[in-house]
Amino acid sequence: MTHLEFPKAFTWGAATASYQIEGAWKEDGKGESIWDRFTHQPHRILNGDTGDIACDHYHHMLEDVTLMKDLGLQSYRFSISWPRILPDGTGRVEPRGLDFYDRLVDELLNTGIRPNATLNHWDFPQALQDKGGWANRASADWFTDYARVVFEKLADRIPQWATHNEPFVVAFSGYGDGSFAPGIASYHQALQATHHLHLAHGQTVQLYHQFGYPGEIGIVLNLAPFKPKTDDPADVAAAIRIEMFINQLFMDPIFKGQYPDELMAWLDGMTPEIQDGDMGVINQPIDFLGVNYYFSQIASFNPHGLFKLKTEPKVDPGWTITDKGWGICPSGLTELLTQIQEDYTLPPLYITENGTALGEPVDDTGFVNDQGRINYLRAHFQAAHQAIQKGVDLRGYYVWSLMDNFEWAEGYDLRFGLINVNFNDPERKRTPKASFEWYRDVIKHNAVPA
Ligand code: IFM
Repeated sequence: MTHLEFPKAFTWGAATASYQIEGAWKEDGKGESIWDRFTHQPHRILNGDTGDIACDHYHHMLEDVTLMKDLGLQSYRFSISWPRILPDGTGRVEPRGLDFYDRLVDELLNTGIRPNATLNHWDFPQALQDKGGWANRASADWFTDYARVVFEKLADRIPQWATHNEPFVVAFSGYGDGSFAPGIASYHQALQATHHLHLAHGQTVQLYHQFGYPGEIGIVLNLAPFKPKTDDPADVAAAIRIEMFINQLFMDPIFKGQYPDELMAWLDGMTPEIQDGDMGVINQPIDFLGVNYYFSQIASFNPHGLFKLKTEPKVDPGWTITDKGWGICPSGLTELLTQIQEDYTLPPLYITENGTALGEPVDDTGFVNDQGRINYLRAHFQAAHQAIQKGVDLRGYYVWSLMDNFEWAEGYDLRFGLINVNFNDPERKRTPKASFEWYRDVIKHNAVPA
């Protein structure tokens, strides 16, 4: 069998996020997060699931790092829970919260796994939500102060940092349609939150660089290619609008120091309040861009809704739609990476998340023979390889996710893990799936079967 080899220094990783795996929601002085509050409200989450225990990673951290070692993982991407560090969001620091991450980082380093930390993967402190959350301009300073506390403790040993994970989702699922915490449905607030997330990012990058910490800092965005359904100008315009909304609303301020004019005109009356100097703060040089890629979409004109369009999944020939409703489209990954490299002056890129949830029967021993996930990952790794061949400066790939976990509004129904977790078992037994073994081989050989 022929293999596609990746560049020598290519990094193979896997990713998780604090609320999705840690559990221990009230332990060791942790404060309440917006997801703690949201999941305890009726009818917010499928089956009434919560992240109270999740994978109980807080108590299984050593076992989980051993599994990572067994997988041969080169880097582990995790996130830090803000209210575990600052229970009230600002002010008083909880040393037991910091110690948890301190132990995790040391354990990873002792095992030869490079830590990659994200400061905001959505579990925002409820105490600050009570003051308006990301819709309040003060959130940019709250976040920078939190980042300072974390950097002081951990920046000497964590070589790669991301400010936010998918700020689009924070703003538009959290404040726009309200399907995610904090459950606010106001596009005006969502756009205000977008601007403050940007500002928080820029200020934190400035701080990190000013202090001369030894590593790199960047941001993780969910990006996707969008194609018009037909060449009717109304469909073409619809595809441009959705692309501006999901991709350019986040890429342009960071890499060009401006919001997309056409989008702002479309959103007239809802646009955020921007103060003098803000765009310069946001347009900081960053050391890498993390791309989370899951799907491509087809857009067409539709007379209803804010953006007057509808989307449908784009599925590559021979592929299907996942349990999440996302079309499997590996070619979209190559297309996206080459497109953004053409449209912007970018730092090195990482795929910071990619993976899938497919219905997977679990046998009596907890084993899952997830050939579907193997096929999915193989095709996406091949697509990434193709992008590198086309000149994209892609430095690494993090599979979502290391283990099955709390999939937000879908609770525990959707399983993205390389490791099966039995959520009915108080011990949360972990069992590596077939894809775990397969990925181990890819990492070992730094190559994927062609
Ligand atoms: O589980 C999420 C993750 O938290 C953010 N990116 C998408 C994943 C799958 O939906």
